[in-house]
Amino acid sequence: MDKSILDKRNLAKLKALNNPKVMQIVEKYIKLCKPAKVTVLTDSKEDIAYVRKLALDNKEEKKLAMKGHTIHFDGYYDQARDKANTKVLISGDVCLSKAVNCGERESCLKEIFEFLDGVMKGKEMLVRFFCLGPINSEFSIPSLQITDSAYVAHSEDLLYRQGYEEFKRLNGSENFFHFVHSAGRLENMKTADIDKRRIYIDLEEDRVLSINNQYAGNSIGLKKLALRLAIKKAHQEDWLCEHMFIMGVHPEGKNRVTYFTGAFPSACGKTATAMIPGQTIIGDDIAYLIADNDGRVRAANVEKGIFGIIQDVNPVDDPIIYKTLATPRELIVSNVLVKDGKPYWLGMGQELPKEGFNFSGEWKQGKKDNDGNEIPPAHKNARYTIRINDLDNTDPKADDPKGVPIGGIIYGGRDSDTNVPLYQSFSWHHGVFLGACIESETTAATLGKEGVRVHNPMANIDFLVIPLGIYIKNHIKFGEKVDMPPLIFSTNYFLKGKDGKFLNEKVDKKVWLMWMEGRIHEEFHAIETPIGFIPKYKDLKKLFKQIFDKEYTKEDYEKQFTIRIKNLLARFDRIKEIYQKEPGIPSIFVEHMNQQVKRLEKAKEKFGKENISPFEFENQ
Ligand code: OXD
Ligand code: MN
Repeated sequence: MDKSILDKRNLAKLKALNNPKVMQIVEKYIKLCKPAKVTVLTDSKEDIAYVRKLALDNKEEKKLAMKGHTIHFDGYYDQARDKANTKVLISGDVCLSKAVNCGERESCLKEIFEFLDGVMKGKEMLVRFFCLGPINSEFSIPSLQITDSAYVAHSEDLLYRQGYEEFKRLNGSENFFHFVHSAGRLENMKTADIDKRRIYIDLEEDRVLSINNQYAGNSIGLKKLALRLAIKKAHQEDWLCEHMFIMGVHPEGKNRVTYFTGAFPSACGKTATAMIPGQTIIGDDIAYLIADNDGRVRAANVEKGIFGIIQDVNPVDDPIIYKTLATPRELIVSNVLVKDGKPYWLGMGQELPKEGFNFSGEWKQGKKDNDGNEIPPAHKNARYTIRINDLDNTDPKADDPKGVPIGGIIYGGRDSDTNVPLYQSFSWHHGVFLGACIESETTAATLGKEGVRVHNPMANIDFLVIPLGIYIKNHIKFGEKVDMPPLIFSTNYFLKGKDGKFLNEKVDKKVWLMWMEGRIHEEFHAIETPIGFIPKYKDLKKLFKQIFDKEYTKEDYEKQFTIRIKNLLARFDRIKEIYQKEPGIPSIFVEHMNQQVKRLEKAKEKFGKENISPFEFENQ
């Protein structure tokens, strides 16, 4: 190895790990990417500070006026996850599943290795070590990140636990993930060759190769790229890897905490749920779930930070996050508007300047892009990157190596006209069925058109690397092997009335949460409907009064909790069609689908109408 590229000091840091596979990987990508210099980083304060400074020195980040805050911009066409160019590499012609975007391994590797050849010429390669899950725990997955982006490496400092020591604990084992990333050729510090953006998931080598991108959902190995590798590992080892938050729920006046996880498609209220006032947060995005020896489900946060959507974070709707973003600390904001060193974003509760600097460069109100579209002041998918323990509501068990016991699982979606705001499944199996039927309208978190209804089982479809049928089967089996499976609930915060207005206030989710928590402790009865158990009016009325001192009317309840048979049947028709084309769907799932449709048809016949009031079910 050329000593002017990898000097003695950096080589010594690698050698100290005593891990031949780490050595091999680093050597391989030095040879291929041809960086001018390689810097190996440990968990030391100096090394972490080095990365932070490098991101400023090389202009991937810029200081904002507030101490510790920096701004990063991704390219204009690199503002969200690129699903089309993210592929799972498969040898031969085995089609995993309709749900998984696959690429033929050999040709994809050939292509990406060509792109990677010499891509770091003149640049610095950073070699970093992190740990997915709490350190030194049964959840830990050591992960190696190689990147030429100091922004990526800096973001990972805020988002993941340090892992250099974890790699030493590996004792030379090959059991770790690795990620190679290059932002590619840069123009004004932005990826120039967007048409060559590729993210290839190579399950055979537990690695992901990602090139020509900067947006964190595409570039940061430990986030959505590791989620894919971990889904395969979970499948092989009988645990679950989910696109879920973890939170502690603290009902007032009761001396207890009940932990929940929740899966929601991107930008559908997942972080907002985990941040409900008065509760505690463990994680907002990715969770590992295991069945423990006491017959319970335990979950741990894979991350230790939040890469959150900044739009609509304001002192009223998100006071805790807002406070964190408005006070001095180390954090990164991306793709917002900057004027005089101050960041501005949509929905921040303040008027935005009419000019400044944003993801399109110098910006003035009315500026149009090459397609003639008016450029908003800040991108809808603009983000903030913070440490979770910089929030006032961090749960004391956030880093517990044992994780936390889970009492409830919530599946959410964005649905304007079908699902009631809240219901509980009849059983674990029925709950898995509900999760597998999530349908949601697309948002700005992925490239492409917004507002299109798509099927998104367990909100994890974008990240599946195993056939959908097997993924569902794993969920079914997982609940069967624990004595106390969590109760499963479904929520929809986005139901609209005939006038097109939302039927619920944003804050109402706190009431739903307290009802779910109470159900786990058998404090509320519920009404049986064809789709599951829904809350009784009297219980919600009491909760609305207690929590918000608000009179919850029968009319509001009835509008929100009416069972819309026609829309539900249409929805299950759509989903059934998708599953009919999927190989290997477990028969128990098919049975649930058939029973679900039958229950809806029976109710339609019995009540002789398509929209049935919750009171009619209560009085039957
Ligand atoms: C995210 C996403 O950023 O799901 O969490 O897109
Ligand atoms: Mn996510």
